[in-house]
Amino acid sequence: MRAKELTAEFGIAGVLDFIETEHGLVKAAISLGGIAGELYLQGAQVTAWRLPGERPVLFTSPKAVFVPGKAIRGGIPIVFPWFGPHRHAPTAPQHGFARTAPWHLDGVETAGAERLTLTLSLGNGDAGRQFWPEPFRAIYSVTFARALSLRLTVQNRATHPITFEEALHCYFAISDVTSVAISGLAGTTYVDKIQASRRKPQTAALVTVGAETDRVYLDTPTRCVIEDRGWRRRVVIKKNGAASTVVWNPWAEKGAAMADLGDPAWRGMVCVETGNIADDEVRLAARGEHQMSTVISVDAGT
Ligand code: TA6
Repeated sequence: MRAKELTAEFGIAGVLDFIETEHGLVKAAISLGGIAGELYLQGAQVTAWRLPGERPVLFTSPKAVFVPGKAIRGGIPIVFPWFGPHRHAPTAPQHGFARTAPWHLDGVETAGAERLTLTLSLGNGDAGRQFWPEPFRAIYSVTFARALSLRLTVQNRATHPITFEEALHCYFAISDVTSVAISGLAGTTYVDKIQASRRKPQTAALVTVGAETDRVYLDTPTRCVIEDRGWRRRVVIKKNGAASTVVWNPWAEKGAAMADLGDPAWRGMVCVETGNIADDEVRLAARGEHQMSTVISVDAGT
């Protein structure tokens, strides 16, 4: 559906509008009593969520590219049905096909002046059959409010079990990557992607970033916090139905070399992702359904 048709069907004057970008992507622009949001139908990708009087919570790269079929650098890409490179198909796109596929907008709900939910879906008829021929349906609901709530439901439409990985690959805006610390991961084990995927214990109470960091934490608690000393705020991430947490920053060399990121933009982001990855991948029974959700909120730091 084009932006005009979506606005006619789902638009709410002054609250929800659909805009077509110069390259033909369609985005939803949300304005709720000072809360601002943005979501692209390609990948059902949230690219902005902002509270009144607050700095942006999500990071979208100043060099992000917004063209059909290309992943958008920032916001919350949906990783599905595999994380990272495909294990058996080297030509398959990194992080699966969901983030570059056109999702359908199925519904819009409002509750009061400060809450709006978009529900979108993707099916095996839409994308990915080449690398993952499973009959599935994914339903994604995004609630923009004083907290940002995300819920990904995957339905197995097959008469056999399926296995998949998934992640909500959240890019958080921060004062500086050297000024943040992440709590809530102590005592877990992580796969260190920088060191040949060696498994290591997270012994320190806080995770800090002082070099390229790319870690998949396994079997993590339901709550973690990004403490930003520079902006004196805490971003709280709660999750359900998701056992893994990924922490990523490319650091200077890789960050500068990324055409859609660059220097110094890499300093202003950290990814803290909610998902089911590696050992935590989902095995879903025939005709079964799996749900993963996360709620992001902001509170004043110390
Ligand atoms: O989530 C961390 C990670 O898997 C890193 O390895 C890095 O590649 C990042 O994702 C970004 O991936 P992308 O395909 O968006 O460039």
